[in-house]
Amino acid sequence: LKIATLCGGKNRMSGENLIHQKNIKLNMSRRIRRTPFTNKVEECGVSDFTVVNHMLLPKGFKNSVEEDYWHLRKEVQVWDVSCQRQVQISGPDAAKLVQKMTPRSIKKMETGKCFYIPIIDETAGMINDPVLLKLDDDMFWISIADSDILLWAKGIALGSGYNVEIVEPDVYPLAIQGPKSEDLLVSIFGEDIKKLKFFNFKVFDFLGTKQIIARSGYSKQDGFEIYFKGFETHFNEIELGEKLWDIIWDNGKKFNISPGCPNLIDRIEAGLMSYGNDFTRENNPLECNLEKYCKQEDDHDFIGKDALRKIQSEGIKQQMRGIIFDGEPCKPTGVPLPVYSKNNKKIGQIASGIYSPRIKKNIGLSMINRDFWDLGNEVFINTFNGKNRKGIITSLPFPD
Ligand code: THG
Repeated sequence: LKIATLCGGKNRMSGENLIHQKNIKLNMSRRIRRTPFTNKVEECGVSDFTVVNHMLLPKGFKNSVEEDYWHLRKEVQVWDVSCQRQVQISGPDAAKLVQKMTPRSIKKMETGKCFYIPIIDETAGMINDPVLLKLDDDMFWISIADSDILLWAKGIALGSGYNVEIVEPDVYPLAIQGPKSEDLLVSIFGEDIKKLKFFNFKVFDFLGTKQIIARSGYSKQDGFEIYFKGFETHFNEIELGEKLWDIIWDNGKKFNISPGCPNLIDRIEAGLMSYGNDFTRENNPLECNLEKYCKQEDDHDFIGKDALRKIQSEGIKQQMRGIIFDGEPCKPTGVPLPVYSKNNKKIGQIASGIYSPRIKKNIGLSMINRDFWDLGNEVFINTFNGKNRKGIITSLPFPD
């Protein structure tokens, strides 16, 4: 048996393997980093974690995903999304380096703005889809999804001889999400919270420390992200973080606050993609519906430009779509569900899928082969019990 046949070249885990998946615990160690809020999250009864950017991300608490979904749409939740690590790029060539990393132009970006940006490699393959924050003309944070952008940035800076400093600062985003998030944060940080527009940030005082708060978050609901920074001169990071959590919690009681985490139902309905799950380096930004951040008139130089322009002129073979499908309520997908056409051709795979209690059908995100991607097309989803379920292609975000 050759090693090559064992490994394939890609991850070939398929649905059948899931049958053998048991409830085995993750072995914790220093490599799987805790956050300043992990103690609090544990006190709140966290039931599951995943690992993103080598850091714990809570995945569930006492309530079901459905209960959390309804709660998120009505009330307010606090999420430990510290795993959205910041790659801080500063120095005289900071803007040059950031611009080299993305097809989206940052020429007109002002301090205090957040930009959603694709980061691509030389083949125009997606490396990450972070939120970029401009802190100053020579200082940026890249708030990353799950891949090691710090190393990529350092490699580019070294190879290009850029005069920059690249570090991962002690910043741990805490998201406050849901329709009551504004009232909750006003009660803590004051009326200026109301002036924050979507994808803008401002600096707020917290116990004598300065904290960045943005109107943003990985949900379809209104919400904010506190880019919590530990200040060792005042307290240690964990103490100050726990104080922040406690103040949010105590003020949140009158708003019916709950501990939470990115909600799979809400995220899929919103069409918010997850790097490494819904798309990888094998996908280009056009396939990921990110063409609006790849404008041809943005003529700056960036890695992957030639490859991207070629793809733009030749067209793409697949694109991200929503799928609504029949059958009994689907549990969160642990491994992708293959999607087939009427004549049994594999045309995609649902990496994120679950039952939506609002749409009253299963929903999923999938790249779909271009011959089949038109809205309303009929497809078939192969689930683990071997049954084919009928599905239909929809636009993203899912209809309200
Ligand atoms: N917040 C922060 N960092 C993050 C995420 C986040 N890093 C990782 C991951 N999430 C990055 N992915 C996304 C995907 C979508 C959005 C944000 C982060 C998003 N998009 C809006 C939309 O598509 O409607 C707005 C885009 C825009 O107007 O530019 O919010 O959640 N800090």
